[in-house]
Amino acid sequence: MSIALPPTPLVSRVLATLIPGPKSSELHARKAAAVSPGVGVTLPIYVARASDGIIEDIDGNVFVDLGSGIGVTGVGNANAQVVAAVAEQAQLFTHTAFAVTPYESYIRVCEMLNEVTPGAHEKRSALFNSGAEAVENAVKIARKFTGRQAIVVLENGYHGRTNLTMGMTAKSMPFKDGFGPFAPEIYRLPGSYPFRDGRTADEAARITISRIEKEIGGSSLAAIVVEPIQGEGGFIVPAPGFLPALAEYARSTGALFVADEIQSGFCRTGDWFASEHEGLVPDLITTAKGIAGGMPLSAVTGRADIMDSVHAGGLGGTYTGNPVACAAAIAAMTWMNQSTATELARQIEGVALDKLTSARDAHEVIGEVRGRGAMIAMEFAQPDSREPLPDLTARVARECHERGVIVLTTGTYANVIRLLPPFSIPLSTLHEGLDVIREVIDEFAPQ
Ligand code: PLZ
Repeated sequence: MSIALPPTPLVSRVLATLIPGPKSSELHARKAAAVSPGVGVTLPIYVARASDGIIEDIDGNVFVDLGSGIGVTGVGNANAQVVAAVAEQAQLFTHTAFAVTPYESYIRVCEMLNEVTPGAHEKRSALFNSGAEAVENAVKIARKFTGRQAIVVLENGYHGRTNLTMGMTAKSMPFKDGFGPFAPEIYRLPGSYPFRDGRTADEAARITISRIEKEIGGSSLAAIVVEPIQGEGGFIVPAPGFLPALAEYARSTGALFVADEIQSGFCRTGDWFASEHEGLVPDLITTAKGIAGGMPLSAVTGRADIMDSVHAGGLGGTYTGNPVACAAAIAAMTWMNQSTATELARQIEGVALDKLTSARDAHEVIGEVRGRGAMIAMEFAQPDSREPLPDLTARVARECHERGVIVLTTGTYANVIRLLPPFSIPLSTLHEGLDVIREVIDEFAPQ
């Protein structure tokens, strides 16, 4: 399967065939025969190469990528510094198991995480492979430290696909349907979704806290686990003040406040972590996705006294903190520092909010444009009833794909288009992608 690739990275779309092209369609037939259909595919164009906001497929089509592989390749795809670090480490050794014979890069990643996460207090970190695994371990640690069991999560939350994290995830289809029973002592309570609940931060927090008091009892609460901006739930930005109120309540009962920053972390929202926007200092923080430029790695970082409460050998796994992934993480975090990725994300916010807000002004079915940094979304709903419009949303996404722009849908009601561009996307490429989205909306959305 060799195709002639141009020598320099492309910065704009090329539509060489209908989407998907013939070679991708051929592979997709092979996929149907060989891969479990449980493994879905949003856009069946098979990838040949990718760079900064660009994905080239095996048919010679070039896409503007506003998804970054679900918010992972913030530093750009195949970021040169990440590639060099991966290659260098892979030549030295690919795996030894840190728990058997350790290596320095694992420690360096933990030092960097302890440094960049919110709060100047003493911290420790532990590394894992996937986001779900990090969340599972944060729950283990919170239970061990507090000696309590109850975990509170929020409506519209997403925390993963393993058994424990499915139980923590709100949405049934496709994540949970038929996969139960789920783990006990997980309580899902109302959060803050200003566009739909119309509540102030105080009202929303009062409801959540009162439900904890009545249904769980503060003294049984081990942790409240929240996404500072809910990702799979629809890029829901809670009313300012809601999360600090929950954090304060958690602490008042001796429970932990855990921020799941797996989607919102690593400069995505224009700060290193979304928690910083409201001055939140989580007791534990889970990270993954953007941490290592596309290599699988995740982490739990938290207060030293909490992390130190776990017995030796209580945390781990064969591959956790793989040396190649650690090398990639060091390179990715270094790039984020050197390139002031937070500034790049804020610049993306300026451009994206401007364009999407003007689309909203022209189309009443865009109920809300929201988000921060390079984590921006628009929610499609009937103007008066706010009835979600998932079909229109899917149509807009599909048309964008066919015109060479990769956008992702999200939301409990599947009525949100989300943008997670890499920080390294050239501004002209970003404009091009946003202009296509606008063109599609003008064509398919009613006024
Ligand atoms: N917590 C906040 O966003 C992963 C899931 C995509 P893993 N979100 C993308 C899909 O369809 O599986 C996510 C997240 C938050 C936890 C996770 C889980 O991270 O690395 O996918 O396990």
